[in-house]
Amino acid sequence: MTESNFDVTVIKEENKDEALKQFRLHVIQGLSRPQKQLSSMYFYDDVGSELFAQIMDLEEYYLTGCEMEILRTHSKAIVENHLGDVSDSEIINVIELGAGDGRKTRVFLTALVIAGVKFEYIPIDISYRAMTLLGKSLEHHFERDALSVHGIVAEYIEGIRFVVDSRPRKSLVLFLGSSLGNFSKSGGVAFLREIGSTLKQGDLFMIGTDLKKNPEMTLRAYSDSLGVTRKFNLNLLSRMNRELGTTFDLKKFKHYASYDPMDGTAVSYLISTEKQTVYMNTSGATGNGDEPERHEFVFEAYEAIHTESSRKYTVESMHSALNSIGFAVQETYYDSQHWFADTVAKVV
Ligand code: AVI
Repeated sequence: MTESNFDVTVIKEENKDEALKQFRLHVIQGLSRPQKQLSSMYFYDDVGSELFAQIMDLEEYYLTGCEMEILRTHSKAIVENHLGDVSDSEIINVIELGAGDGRKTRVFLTALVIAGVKFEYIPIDISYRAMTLLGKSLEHHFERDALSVHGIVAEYIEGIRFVVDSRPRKSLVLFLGSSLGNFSKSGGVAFLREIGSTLKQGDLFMIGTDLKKNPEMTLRAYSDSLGVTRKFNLNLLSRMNRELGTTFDLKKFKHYASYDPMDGTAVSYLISTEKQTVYMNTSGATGNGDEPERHEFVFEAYEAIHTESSRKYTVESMHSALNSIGFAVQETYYDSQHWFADTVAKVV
């Protein structure tokens, strides 16, 4: 792929200072609550993104392998069944939310190329760096001129809005990897609703969801034997030490994952193994002079910080959620074990 086939539009450039300020505020608020919590969105600095790539390679983290199998086995059928009516002269938008390193997308894009569908691939990500890494990875895997890529650096919804306005064509939005599971229940539904109302009637949406299964298996996916998920979770503390000057001693915290089969949610925590106080220097951080010199976060022995929820679904619950908020479910595709599902829905 040549440089000219990979363009990037920056709609909302990540403002480093503002992002750091938000991170600091989030930590102060999250660690001052009676039940401490931090958002899993802060996992993904460079170290965390690399650790997540390692998690995706783990046998115990079955999600990636299952979705890979679905895409390898069914991409041809997905293209024929849902894009078969696209005329030869029509170009479509293939929009992807959070493509990561693009390993799964490549399989689907290859199927589109083989089927002769004319499309522009439009990944959306808030990180410019993630976008350029994705571009490089696609460069390795596709012949020059086989693929036209236009990355959008933006929040997801504003990115979709930009694409719909600037490229009034049929769109297919991909939201793979069960990323919806990291939203709160109501936040996830609101997000899907917003996607539906931003797209046009007849546009398509494909969403990956991890399914409820043997609870022990789900639990192992978040508590792997090599300890990669442990490192991934603990990196949140290292990141705070690096970026916010906190004094977390990683030896005094442990990763703990649990799974609630009733609710269908895997939950990850960082547990303080002893009573301790962690400090964060804030002098000069905001520049307004009315903040204390430093914040203190007191941890009781075995007190937990909630760091992530990963929701699991039944296919029926996914279908009824989509059908109730402006989509019509077309078809669901499964891996051979029925552990994971990719559902295609149309905007009505
Ligand atoms: C990105 N997300 C869907 C992953 C998940 O399964 O919730 C993140 C992850 N956390 C621990 N392992 C993987």
